[in-house]
Amino acid sequence: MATVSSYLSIGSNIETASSSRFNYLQAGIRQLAQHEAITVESASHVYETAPVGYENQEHFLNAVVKISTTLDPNELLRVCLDVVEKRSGRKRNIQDGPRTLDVDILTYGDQILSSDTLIIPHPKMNERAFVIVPLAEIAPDLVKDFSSYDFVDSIDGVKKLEKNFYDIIDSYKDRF
Ligand code: PH2
Ligand code: MG
Ligand code: MG
Repeated sequence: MATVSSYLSIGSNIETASSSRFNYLQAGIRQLAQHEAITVESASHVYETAPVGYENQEHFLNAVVKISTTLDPNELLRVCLDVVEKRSGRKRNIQDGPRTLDVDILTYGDQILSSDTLIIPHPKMNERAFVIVPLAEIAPDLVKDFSSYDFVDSIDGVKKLEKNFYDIIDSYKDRF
């Protein structure tokens, strides 16, 4: 089966007694890396970002992850939802509201597709600095000059932190 590169956006803005936002992102990446049909190729640094959409909530930590996978887009969506909803115990109530972990598919190869459950490329990615700024770090070829985007959030509200996932990615890279 063909192997396809895909970029995912991950985010968290809830701390719980048992886990920080960063721990939720790490756990999400680890679960992706453990999947037999997914290799995590790289990830951006972690960015602290102002909330978009529903604004009465805590700041997010966001990052972008590059994977390669033999899953088709709908299978990949299923895995992203499973990672999010089963393992992080997330409950959905407010649209765009607080979440312990969110994993969204940005791109899947260069495919364009649209169904009731999945639209690729992600329809809002180009209006979100919290997606485009970390994406630019690991996929500069995919991103235009920041000034050519019409972001709903401010690019100044997207702050790069000295936190990354390199140790997790490296530990899964040579497992075969
Ligand atoms: N996710 C949303 C809505 N708003 N804002 C930021 N900064 N980061 C997110 O990941 C985010 C958001 C819906 O999933
Ligand atoms: Mg989302
Ligand atoms: Mg989502």
